[in-house]
Amino acid sequence: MTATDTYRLLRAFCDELARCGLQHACTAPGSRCAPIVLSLVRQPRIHSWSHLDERCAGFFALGAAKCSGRPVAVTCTSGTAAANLAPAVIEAAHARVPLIVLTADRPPELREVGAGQTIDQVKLYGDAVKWFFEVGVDTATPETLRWIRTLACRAYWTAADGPPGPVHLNFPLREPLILDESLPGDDTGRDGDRPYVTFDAPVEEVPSGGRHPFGRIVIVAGAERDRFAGRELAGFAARAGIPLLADPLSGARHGSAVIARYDVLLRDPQFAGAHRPEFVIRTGDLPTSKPLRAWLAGLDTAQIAIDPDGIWHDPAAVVGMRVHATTRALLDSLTGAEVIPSAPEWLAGWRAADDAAGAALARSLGDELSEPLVAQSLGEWLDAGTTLYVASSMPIRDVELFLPAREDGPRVLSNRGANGIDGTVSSAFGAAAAGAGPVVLLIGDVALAHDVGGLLAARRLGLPLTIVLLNNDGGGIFHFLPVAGESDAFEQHVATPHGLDFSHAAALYGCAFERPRTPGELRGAVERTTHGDATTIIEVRTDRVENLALHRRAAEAALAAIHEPLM
Ligand SMILES: Cc1ncc(C[n+]2csc(CCOP(=O)(O)OP(=O)(O)O)c2C)c(N)n1
Ligand SMILES: [Mg+2]
Repeated sequence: MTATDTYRLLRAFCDELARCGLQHACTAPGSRCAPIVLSLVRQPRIHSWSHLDERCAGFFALGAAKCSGRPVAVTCTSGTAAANLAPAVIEAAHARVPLIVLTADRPPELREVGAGQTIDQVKLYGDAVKWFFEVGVDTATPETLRWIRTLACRAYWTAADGPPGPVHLNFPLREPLILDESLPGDDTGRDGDRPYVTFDAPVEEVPSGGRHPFGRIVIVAGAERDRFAGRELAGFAARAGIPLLADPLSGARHGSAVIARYDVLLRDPQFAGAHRPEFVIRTGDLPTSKPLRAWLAGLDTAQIAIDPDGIWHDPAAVVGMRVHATTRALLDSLTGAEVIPSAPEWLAGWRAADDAAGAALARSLGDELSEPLVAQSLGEWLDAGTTLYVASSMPIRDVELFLPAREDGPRVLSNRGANGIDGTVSSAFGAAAAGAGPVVLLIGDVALAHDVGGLLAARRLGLPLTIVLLNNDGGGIFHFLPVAGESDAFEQHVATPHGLDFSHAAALYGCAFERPRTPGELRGAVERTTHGDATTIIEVRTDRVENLALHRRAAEAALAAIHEPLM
């Protein structure tokens, strides 16, 4: 077995990934992984994005795959490098994002004998991956070349097929790791650039039989990976007069039936009680909103969950029917069918409350820069060609409550599989790399500090990103939780103020930095930078305690307003 064997096999493997449709790969440096890295880089149809830090590489790949809906490969060297991909692999598993992880490893004779940079990489990510495969150390023959082509196809289609998710191939690589001769040609691929193995997903059956929902229906739409299904769902709800409680991640916050302020409406026991539906149809992942989750948990009505992969998301154990289908298939089955919403008052009651709450929320925010005002304003300013990548913690919650319904609003993405604050900067850059159009990242200061190394993508990879940083010097979310009362340790160990001056981070990583003081200045900065070619951090300074008080005032105002039309 020579370096030529290694490189011939890896060239066939990468060629096959490209034939299947792989467009992006992330590399991280090392000696052992050099054959994989070089083979990816030399495959002209794959855009290889170089990273220093494997954790960033993993999350960048995740963002690119989430944005494009296609598998993205990520490779790294042996040892703890591979372990640094674990957070992104776990997020990909939970969020159903297709990743192809290619780790380099020592060959068998160098394992468990004290060789450097060697850890046990077999099944390193446990159950988080859909498929693990230990690749052998082979010579390149027509048979092994054909086999490795099928291996690439299997990796690609396994990652892509429902539910999408990460796969892990561990490649033992024997020295020499660098070629000293040119590679002979390879004619083991199929003619016409076809993949060695094509893959047909099962033809989607439109669910049939059973009773169609009727009467007082609500639709709860959560994060959806089909980026156009949400709009169709919104159109259907509007035609059928069904209130549509749409998380921004569903892509369905449009149309005359959308109820955007469910998070605050359902905090009101009177409203929640008076608006109990007879049927709930749930599509996508469960939204973040606690009041919505609690309301769904307390309903004794029929709840139907639609999921393209048949995944059981139901922490409260209240779903009584599962439909294994995509949202579009559901819509096909319902269109033209007897969907009989109750009297028009059903939607009208929700509509009036939602409008009243929305107006009250907006009024209570006034025109001073604040965290919720930024979330609301980005929803108003960004256009449909823009992607708003939202970090976990308060940004995703503020977007859920304050992002207005709009026909031509931005696409909203977030890492909500495992709700981590890690890797968010890298994921947003990954989305930008995968052609998301202009990307705006809305992120808190702790999350930015956590993935500050992700900023390197701005200069090294030449990717533009507008980062709207909500800097409240710590984890503002914890002020909303009972732990805020533990005054001996709260500030230092839970809120974790850091006093970082992010203008220095911007300077270190070659990003522009702005600190607007008014909504007008913020708007100017966002509009200038989203169509530019540089990365800018736009910092909005806020105060955690004031932020809590503002949220409380806004919710009180909204709840007071919804009682006016009811009275
Ligand atoms: C990787 C990871 N570590 C810790 C947490 C717990 N956590 C949730 S929110 C949060 C604070 C986030 O602070 P920041 O990004 O500033 O947002 P803010 O709460 O101020 O809106 C932390 C540490 C997490 N979700 N993920
Ligand atoms: Mg913060």
